[in-house]
Amino acid sequence: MRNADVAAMLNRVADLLEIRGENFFKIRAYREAVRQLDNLTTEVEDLIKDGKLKDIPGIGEAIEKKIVEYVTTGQLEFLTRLEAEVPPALLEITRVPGLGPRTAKDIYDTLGILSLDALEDAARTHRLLSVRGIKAKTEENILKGIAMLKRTEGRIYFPEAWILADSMLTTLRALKGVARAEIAGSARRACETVGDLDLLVAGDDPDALRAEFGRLPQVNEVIAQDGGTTSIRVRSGMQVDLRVVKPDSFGAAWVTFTGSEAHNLQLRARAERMGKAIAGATEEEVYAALGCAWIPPELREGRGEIEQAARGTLPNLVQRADLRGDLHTHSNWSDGRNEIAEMARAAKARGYDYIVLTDHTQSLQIAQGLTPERFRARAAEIAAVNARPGLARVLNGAEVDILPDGSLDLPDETLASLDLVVASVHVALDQPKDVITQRVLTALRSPHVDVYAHPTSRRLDRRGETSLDVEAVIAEAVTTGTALEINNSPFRLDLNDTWARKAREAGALLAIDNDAHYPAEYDYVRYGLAIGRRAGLTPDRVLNTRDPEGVLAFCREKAARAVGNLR
Ligand code: DGT
Ligand code: CA
Ligand code: CA
Ligand code: ZN
Repeated sequence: MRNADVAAMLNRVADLLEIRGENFFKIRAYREAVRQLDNLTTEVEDLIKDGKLKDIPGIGEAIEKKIVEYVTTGQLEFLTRLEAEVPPALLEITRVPGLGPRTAKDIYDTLGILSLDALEDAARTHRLLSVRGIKAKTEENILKGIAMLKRTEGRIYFPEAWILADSMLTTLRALKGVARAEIAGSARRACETVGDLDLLVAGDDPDALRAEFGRLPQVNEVIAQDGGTTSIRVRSGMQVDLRVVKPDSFGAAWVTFTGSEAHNLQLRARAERMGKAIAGATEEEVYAALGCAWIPPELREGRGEIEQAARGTLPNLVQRADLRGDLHTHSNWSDGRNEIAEMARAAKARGYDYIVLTDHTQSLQIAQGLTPERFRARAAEIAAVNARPGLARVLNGAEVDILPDGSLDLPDETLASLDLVVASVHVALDQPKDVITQRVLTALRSPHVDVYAHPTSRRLDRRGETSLDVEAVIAEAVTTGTALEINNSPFRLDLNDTWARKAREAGALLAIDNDAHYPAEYDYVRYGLAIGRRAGLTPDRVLNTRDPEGVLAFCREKAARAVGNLR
């Protein structure tokens, strides 16, 4: 047992005594013992063996006895009794950062408040001010603490989990004795949101590695050490579960720890029917032993993927290498940061053959937008860039605004001069459902609109989806031959995996676009790609897997069909 665990136990005893209004000196004695433990350079367990624990200043006989009981039995009867006596709900409000047990007790005594919701309500209506010692500033801090608690205890969108995983896996892989470290759980499956991050490590000496986890630079606190899993909390509040196994069972552990639970249950049932075990050093071996092809993690949701893997009919999901271009990019002709040539060079460096330059149009109020004249000037620069060797080819496009009445903010003549047009809603986002839906349907019927971008207009950090009837839009996209965009930006991800799957099932074509405003934003591609894979998209269902000629042919076909539909 670590000193920190003993300190946590003593702190909890002190908290509970405080809530009960026990003697001040008694409580202070526990707090003082915690301080002494924090400064200790030796292990408490060793001190107990040598009979030297009571030599430590601040640790009297009563506390010494409790420490010995806790270290030797893993439990403390006194603590168990205290916990049974204190209203457990009171402990709930002490979870608010900055709200100590003494204040919690005062709040309870004055207002009878036990729950976080009641506490928040009392703070908002300033009833907390009637509690002894609580001032306006305290009330403000309590509200902030509640907001933080809600944020850190909620789920996060998978890109944030991936960024944390990148950092932790880099640290883990650099540790001595780590043969392998990989992402698992819902984050590996690219679920839209992630409850906690799961990481799996392989090494010959799991115990030695476990001891290292608490010292990783990302760790704020170790929450639990339970069998093979160490749960830690990082500074952002996210929980990370770390599991270590020996290399020869890595494959089986990776399958199990990746989930989903439904997938695991079905896989186990299959193994039992076949009289086999879920075992293997690699995932491929695990699945092969059960007569299955390896299943991409994005499909492991227990939706029939195991039967498909057994029959050999899993979809051939779109991969990064299939994406040949980006259909939605910006330059410093509108609100992008870089010159066209820089965007084209960076695209080439990332393996794209082409980009469609889709600078904004004039009516966009948040950015410098192009007039028809400036589109003509930009076309000359595009031609010059395309004459240079070694760059991705630049197609001449625009991101047009769908105005509140469904019309587009460029004249037909300019629209007709462009290779590809993406259209999106940027203003009047709060229109009623039928109005905004008709507005978008009208735009999709235009012969010039090739890709409907930002389909739900959501901003993950700011606002939810508009009231748009997405299913009606999907149906119209199929009828008119318009592509729908999965926006790869981790702040947007307009179509989640559920919408993208509905679009695929309806027969729509999708675009996996970065909406890059500077080169580093091309790297957002992994997020949109993961959504597309979860939706079951194969390369033929993604417009930007085509070469430039294929994309231009798609645009011509769209125009011809729209004109036909109008007739
Ligand atoms: P989350 O964290 O809520 O976003 O979702 P997951 O899927 O990451 O769930 P988590 O972190 O509780 O566990 C990671 C994986 O471990 C999970 O996908 C499957 C496996 N697992 C955990 N608990 C159980 C269980 O009780 N039964 C089975 N069959 N598998 C489990
Ligand atoms: Ca998890
Ligand atoms: Ca977990
Ligand atoms: Zn854009």
